[in-house]
Amino acid sequence: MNYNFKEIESKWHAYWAEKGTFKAVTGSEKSKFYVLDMFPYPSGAGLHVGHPLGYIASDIYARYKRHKGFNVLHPMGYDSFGLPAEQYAIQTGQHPAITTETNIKRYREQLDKLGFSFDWDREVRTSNPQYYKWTQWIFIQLFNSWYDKDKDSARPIQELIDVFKEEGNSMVNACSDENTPIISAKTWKEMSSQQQQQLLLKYRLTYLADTEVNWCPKLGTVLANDEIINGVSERGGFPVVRKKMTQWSMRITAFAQRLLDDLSLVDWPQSLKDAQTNWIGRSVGASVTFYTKPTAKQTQSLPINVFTTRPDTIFGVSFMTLAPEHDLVLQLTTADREEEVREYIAVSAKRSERDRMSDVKRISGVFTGAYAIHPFTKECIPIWIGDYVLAGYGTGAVMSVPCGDQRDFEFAKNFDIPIPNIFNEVDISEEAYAEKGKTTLVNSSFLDGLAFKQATKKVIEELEAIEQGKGKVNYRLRDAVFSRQRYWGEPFPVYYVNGMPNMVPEDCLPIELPEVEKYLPTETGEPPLGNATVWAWNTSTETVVDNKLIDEETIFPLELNTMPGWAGSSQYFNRYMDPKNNDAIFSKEAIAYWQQVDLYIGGVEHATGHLLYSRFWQKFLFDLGIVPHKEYAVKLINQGMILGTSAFVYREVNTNKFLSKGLVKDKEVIPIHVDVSFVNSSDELNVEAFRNWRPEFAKAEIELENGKYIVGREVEKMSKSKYNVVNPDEICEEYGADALRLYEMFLGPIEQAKPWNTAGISGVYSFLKKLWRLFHSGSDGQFYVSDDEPPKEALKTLHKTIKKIEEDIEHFSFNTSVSTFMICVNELSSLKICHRSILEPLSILISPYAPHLAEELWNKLGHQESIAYASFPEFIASHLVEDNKQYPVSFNGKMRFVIELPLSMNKEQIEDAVMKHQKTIDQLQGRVPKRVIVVPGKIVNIVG
Ligand code: ANZ
Repeated sequence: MNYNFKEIESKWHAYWAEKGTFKAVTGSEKSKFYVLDMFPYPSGAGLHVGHPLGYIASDIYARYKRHKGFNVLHPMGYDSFGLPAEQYAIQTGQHPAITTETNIKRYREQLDKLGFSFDWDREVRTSNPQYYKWTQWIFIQLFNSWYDKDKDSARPIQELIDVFKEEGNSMVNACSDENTPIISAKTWKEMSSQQQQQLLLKYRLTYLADTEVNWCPKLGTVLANDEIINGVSERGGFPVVRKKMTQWSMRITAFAQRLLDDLSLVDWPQSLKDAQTNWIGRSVGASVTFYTKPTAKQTQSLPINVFTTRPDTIFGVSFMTLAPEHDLVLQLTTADREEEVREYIAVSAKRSERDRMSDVKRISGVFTGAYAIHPFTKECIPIWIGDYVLAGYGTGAVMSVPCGDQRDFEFAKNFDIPIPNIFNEVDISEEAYAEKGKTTLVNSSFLDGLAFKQATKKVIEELEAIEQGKGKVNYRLRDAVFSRQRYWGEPFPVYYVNGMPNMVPEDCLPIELPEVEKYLPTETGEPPLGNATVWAWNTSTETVVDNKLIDEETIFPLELNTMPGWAGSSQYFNRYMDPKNNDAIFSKEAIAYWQQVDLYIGGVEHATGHLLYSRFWQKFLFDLGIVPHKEYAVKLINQGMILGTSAFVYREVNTNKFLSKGLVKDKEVIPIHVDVSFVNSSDELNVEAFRNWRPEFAKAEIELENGKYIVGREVEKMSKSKYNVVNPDEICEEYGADALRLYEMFLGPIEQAKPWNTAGISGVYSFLKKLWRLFHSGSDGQFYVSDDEPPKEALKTLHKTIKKIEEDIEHFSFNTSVSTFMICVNELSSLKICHRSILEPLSILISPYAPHLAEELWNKLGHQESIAYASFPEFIASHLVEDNKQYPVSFNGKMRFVIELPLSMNKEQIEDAVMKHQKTIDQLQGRVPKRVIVVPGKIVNIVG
């Protein structure tokens, strides 16, 4: 009987689906284990072989844990809101819901083929109203919360309102906007409700504020920092400009320190922890207030706050620099400077932050005409603007110390600003600066002779004494902009009364995405939801009604922005625990049982996006007492990328002539990607397929070498745009899903990037056939097992394998498992093993890797139930103990051969056996040795 993987695989897919084999039971008596994959965005292109890599690894682990007796939760779903479906909708008018549905269907078919043990009953889709109801619900909870720094926890906003009524806000230690005014209880009571709401927005964990955002005109939306790569949008590569807009923001900065500290609670790759640590970017220093010198235009002195990591250098300040976007710039600028300043602001708005930061040598700026007064020397220092100062970091203003900071130094040099030296060294190069910790200060008044640490402390004390500064910890992390000007995202449960946001009552959720005629922004520049005609909130009927009914009394406009891509993915891992619950985000029982994710597998590209935002939401839910853990994923593994082997043809410049690789030599050619499906494993191009591919190639002149066109090869990221994708469906068709699963693991360590080479799959395929034959040793290849006692060697092979496979899976070393299986099957084949007591455990061992084949063999072995819950074979060490020893036999110290003898023999018996051995007789050629040295269990040496 042949290994008919097609029949076997489809048979078991149907069985698993029908029996609900992988259903996870909440509250089961067994211990739980939660294995999670990062859920995919269902794109139109479908899966390529790189996508399932992580899913195969997590599936192996999930299946292994079931064999180990755990109740495993292994869910899957779709991150189904997003840009591509919307862009397709803009082009074709097709509703994104329809495109999304089609794509999901295709994904599901592809995933099903691979035999994953997902509990599909728990599927979530972020674009499903029953799901985003809870995304909206969390948003409302954030709106109704503030951050208490004393308790280091999010708290209900009502508490804050109560405090304001009693004593105003001066004693409140909260994370709030920089510009929050101090008010008394009396003022609070005198404020209109709108003013009160305005003040509360400065404390809420999600708030509406005018923020400097990354605006991508081509995409018509705001982007988060992690959605911008090298100054252009990650999707589409379009330019991004800085712009001020009223946007929802998430006060993630309130959680910055906990996001750093709690990294110690999780077993995540160090590189990923480092990426988050750098992204959060903690800096310790001081905030210092400088006051401006009144001018004819600005008769009042204005406070300018700066953040500095080097308060010790305050006597080296010779100018100040504000970000061009800084709020005070136009107020300060003197009339004669205004034109130049405005021009500079306009130019720098077009530059990306990255450009501004990296351009150290070409630092630019303009003088505002205004001066600030040094807090200690009372000297006047010129105030400049320069775009090396970023508006969103610190306070958007710096005290410039040209002898300390490289950029300040370049700036001063550029504009002939004095460079006073305050260090007791003349050298103010960057290297010397790095050494400054050791340097003492001079020309620095009360700091003279002090080194870095004492000086820092002293300056902060002195600043506090004159109320012009204090110690401060600053984070590079910014509050996260949460509004997107898109259609295909979660609508906000928000309506506006006199411009102030109000939350829709929780029991009215979900607020469903309205229908629109066009998915583009409106003609007046409003987001796509501005096209909706039924998009107003009736507060008396608590329903969404026609916009025409808006009367600003009971019926109000709804929010037009939608939530960003990361909203839905920040809560899905918890929702899987109880995905159908309509009354709560999840039941108390579900969260009490499942607790948190035990193993999370996904891509490292989410390090500073999803993996940071989701940790933030988890901490927030923890503060509300809804989840029991501060971190949601105990262990995380980043799977490496599978690389594609691209193929190139070479067009000679200015011709339509294509040269085979060997003919290129010194000729000037342009390499062009060709679809890898036109190339065989010998790198030979199917010329006809190439000609038919595109009209411009149909009439191309093609120069062959030895009658063949040989392509060039290069290993690159696997991507549709490089025509190097390999479709898993084709592999499944030709070799089966089990072969694909094994091969993906065999490629190399899970965390590493590795190139795909389809040719290599035949090795694992032959292995599977060999494994199959082990069970089919009957006449005509019939299934046959013997119930006899197996030979000792077979038990040794089996237990060696059990030990290794268990260790490998526990250490996520899946590639080494595959070679272990190969060795095992080779050994068993040469021993002609057909014993049930060997083959039965072997099928369980391989079942996490090749589940279809394992189920089939298990069934043939006479089991009625799925193999999925069979106990993992137990390793028995005694089977590995050797009975024999390979004795090296030496003559006068030179090893000549080895003899295998039982370890139970004593000295005399060994000597006797060795001396009688034909090889010894040959070696001695009649000589009588002087001495025979025998060390039992080690060696034999014959002397003389
Ligand atoms: C005076 C000074 C003297 C500084 C000196 C450095 C060296 P990190 O470590 O990244 O937090 N800075 C502050 N806000 C800025 C902004 N919005 N844009 C650009 N630069 C800004 O860096 C903090 C330091 O970067 C601050 O300390 C400030 O310059 C500058 F010898 O103040 B320093």
